[in-house]
Amino acid sequence: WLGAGRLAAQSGYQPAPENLRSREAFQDSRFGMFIHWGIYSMLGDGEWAMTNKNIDCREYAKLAGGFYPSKFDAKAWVQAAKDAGMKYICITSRHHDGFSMFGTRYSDYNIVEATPYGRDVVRELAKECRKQGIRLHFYYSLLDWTREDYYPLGTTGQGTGRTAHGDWNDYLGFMNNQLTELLTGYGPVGAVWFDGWWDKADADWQLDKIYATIHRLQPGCLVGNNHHREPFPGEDFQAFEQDLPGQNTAGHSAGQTISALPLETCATMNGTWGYSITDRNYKSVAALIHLLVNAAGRNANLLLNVGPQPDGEIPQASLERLREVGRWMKTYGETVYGTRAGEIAPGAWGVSTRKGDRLFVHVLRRDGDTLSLPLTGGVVRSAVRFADRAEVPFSVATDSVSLDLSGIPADEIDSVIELSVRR
Ligand code: FHN
Repeated sequence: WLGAGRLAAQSGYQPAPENLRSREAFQDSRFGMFIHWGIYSMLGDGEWAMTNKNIDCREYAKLAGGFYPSKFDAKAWVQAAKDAGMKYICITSRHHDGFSMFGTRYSDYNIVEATPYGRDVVRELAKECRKQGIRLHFYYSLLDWTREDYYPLGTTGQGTGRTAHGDWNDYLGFMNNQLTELLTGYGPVGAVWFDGWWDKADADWQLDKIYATIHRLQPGCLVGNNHHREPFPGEDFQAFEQDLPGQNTAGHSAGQTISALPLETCATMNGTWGYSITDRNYKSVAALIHLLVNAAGRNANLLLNVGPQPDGEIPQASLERLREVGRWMKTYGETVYGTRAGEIAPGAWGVSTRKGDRLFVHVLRRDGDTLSLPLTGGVVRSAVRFADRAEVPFSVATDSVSLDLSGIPADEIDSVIELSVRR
């Protein structure tokens, strides 16, 4: 199968040197904050509420008239990300509902013009990110449940009462214009994170033009597309949703192969992206740390989501977890940031990450006091517990290393053993 959108993606694309540098920096950073926030947050039922409840898009639009996030504070958001040890933020500049969270000239259905709040929150966030040294990425939906030029309709949003006619080329032009605004008016953009392609997998998306516009305006800006397929030409990283690379459990990414591009897994903290007033199903701090470490051990970043409330605050339950993960990262960040997947393949026991001749064994599940791991092509010179440099007894065979974990408490979230390996 080859969809038109895929065939038309930026053929012959050669990433610019700045782009290659951004890719490295992106991989080095390993941990980012995903933010799903829009007028849907007022309904407290996730970002799909319009479609899930068959709300007429004209009725839905009235939410904007009451949107006044009195506690929105870009500084507090960026601080929360930093406290967690995150290095970048990816915000929904426009989600599938079609509402722009930034001041755009190309539609009045935007936060500046359609809400009493009247502030460009994306601009405020961009400014604060620059100030606090955090990179900013823009989530941008290809799918739109409101615009009539998103026509013919896709597989979702059938009950939103969109007018069933329109010119697809107008829609493409609109997206191109909005992306130009985002890439020229908000400072350096770390990445554009597309979503919704899957709604019309065989439409003529002209991704080649869209991607070329981004790379022309900011050659260092990375392009990713959560299309749940292997990367199309012109993309700079590969996205995995609610799934570690190679895990293929989440359904929509079934069979997705792993490319040579930088990888990023995105995940919810509870079960919902946009704010949910009922979803208390939060992952534990240990589970979140395991997710981050499991991603790093598979060479992937973790983009961990928060869904701010209608008042603009990040839910308390999320903030608490972010702080705890951050505390852990203060000690163990060195075994995550700037690393690549280690040569010991992930297993039920955990994963490995590496940096130069340092190989970090992350023991996430203990099964007895001896851990035997396959290791070829290197000589282990020493093994120490990362946190206190205490020696860990070990023995080597031709193609394995055995660690004696008896001196290490079995209930640690992640027992990190640092091996010095001459390769
Ligand atoms: O439909 C969206 C969903 O609302 C959310 O934005 C996630 C984030 O990865 N992506 C889509 C589903 O694939």
